[in-house]
Amino acid sequence: MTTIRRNYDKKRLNALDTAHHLHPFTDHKSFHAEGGARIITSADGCWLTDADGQRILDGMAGLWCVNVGYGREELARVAYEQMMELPYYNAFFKTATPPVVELSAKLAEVMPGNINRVYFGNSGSESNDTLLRLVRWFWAIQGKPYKKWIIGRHNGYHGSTVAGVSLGGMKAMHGQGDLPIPGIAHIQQPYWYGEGGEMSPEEFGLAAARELEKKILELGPHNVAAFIGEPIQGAGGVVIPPDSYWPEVQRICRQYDVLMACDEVICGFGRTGEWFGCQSFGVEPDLITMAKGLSSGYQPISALGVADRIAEVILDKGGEFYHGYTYSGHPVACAVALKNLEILQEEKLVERTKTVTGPHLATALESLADHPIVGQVRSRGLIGAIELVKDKTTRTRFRDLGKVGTLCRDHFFRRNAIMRACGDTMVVSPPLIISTAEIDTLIGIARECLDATWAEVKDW
Ligand code: PXG
Repeated sequence: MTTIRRNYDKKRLNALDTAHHLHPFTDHKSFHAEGGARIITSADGCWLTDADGQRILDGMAGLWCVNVGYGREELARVAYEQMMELPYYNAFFKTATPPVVELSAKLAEVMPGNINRVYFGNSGSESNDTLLRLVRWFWAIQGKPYKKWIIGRHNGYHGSTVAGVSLGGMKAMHGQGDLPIPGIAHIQQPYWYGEGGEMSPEEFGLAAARELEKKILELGPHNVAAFIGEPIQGAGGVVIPPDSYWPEVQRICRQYDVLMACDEVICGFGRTGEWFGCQSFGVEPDLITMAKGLSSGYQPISALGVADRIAEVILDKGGEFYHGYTYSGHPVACAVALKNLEILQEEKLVERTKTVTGPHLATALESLADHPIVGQVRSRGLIGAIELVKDKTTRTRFRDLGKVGTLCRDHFFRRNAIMRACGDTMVVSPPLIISTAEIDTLIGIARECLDATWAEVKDW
C-alpha cells in the first residue's frame, strides 16, 4: 500500500482554519477558545493520524461511513482511472456513463428484492429531498395531490437540508430557519430505555408503532403519503427499536396505503450485519435512502432506491420528474462506489459483521454494563451505544443533558480514540474491517474513560 504522508505546519493550518472555515455543527466561539481543530492528516485501516503524529483509533468510521476502512488503494486507483477516462458527464437528457449503469445494476443486486431502481444524489440529505418530492409526485400522478403528509419521528435524523431537517425530528434544528416545512408530522421514537417506562420492550415497540396509526387517523389516511424512519436511529443516539416495532409499522403502512421509507444512510451496507437495516428487522420498505457506506465515504454519493410498485407507476403515468442534480450519477463517484460494493462482497464484510465482529462488540460492550454510570449497553452488528446515567436503578439522567457525554468524549480524545457523544449516550460505529483485537482495545479505552468520567461527576 502506498501511503502519502506529508509534513504539515499545524500552527499555520489552525490559524487559517480559525480565520476562514465555518465548521458544520460547531459552536465557533467555544471551539476557537479551546484552541481550534485537531487536524487529521492521514489514515489506514481503523487508524487516523493527526498533524502531531498521534495515531487515533477511529470507533466512528469517520462519520458512520468508512465501512471498508481507510487506505484502500483499489478505490483510489478506480477514481484515478475513471478521471483519466471520463471525469464527468451527466445523466440528464438521455445520456449515461458506464459507471452509473454498472452501479445501478449492482445496487439492484444487493438491495432488498422489491427494490430494483435508483435515483442518485451526492449526500444523504439530498436523497431525502428526492424522496420527499418523489412520494408527493407519486400520489399526485395517480390523481391524489392531497395525499402528501409525511410522518417522521421525534429525534430522527434525515439530514441538514430543508427537507432533511423537516423530515427529521431534531428540535434544535427545527428552531433554526422556521422548520419543518408544512405537511410533515412527527411521532414518538421507539426508544425503550428512555421512554418505555414499565412496559416490556416488545409491548413498547407495538405501542410506539401504533402512534403511527393514531397519527394517520388524525390526519386522514387519504392525506398521508409516507412514513420515514431510520431502521436504527444513528445521530439520535443509536436507538435500536424492539423487534416488534418495524413489522407493526409495516402492517400499519400497508393497511392505510401509506408508503414506508427506510433511511438506510447509516444502517445500509453491512452496518447492522445485513446489507440493509430493514433486513435486520424483517421488513420490506417501498423506498430506501442510502449514502455513507455506499462509497465508504471515499466519494460523496447517495441514492434513493425505489420499489417496483412505485417505479411501475412512474414509468406508466409519470411523464418527466423535474428533479436532478448536476452530479447525480457522477461517473467517478459511481466507479468508486461500485468497487466499494465489490470489496464488501469479496471480503464478506457483511457476513463477518453478523457472525464475528458484531457478536464480539456485543460481548465487549456487555462487559461495561456493570459500570456505575452505565445505564444500558446495546448494539446490532457494528453499531452500538453506552447510556450514561446518574442512577442506573432508576435510570435517572445527569443534569444538563450532554455535559457528561461531552466529558466522556473528551477522555476518548485524550486517549487517542474516537467515540461520539449523542447527548449522554456514547455511540460506536467502527469500520467493518475492525479486528476483534481492535474492538477489545476500543472497549478497554472505553472502560478507562468511564472511570475517568465517573471520578469527575460523582457529586453531580
Ligand atoms: N440520514 C441519516 C440517517 C443520517 O445519519 C443523513 C441522512 C444525511 O446525510 P448527509 O450525507 O447529507 O450528511 C445522515 C447523516 C452525527 C452526524 O453527528 C450524522 C450524520 C451527519 C452529520 C453528523 O452523528 N448523518
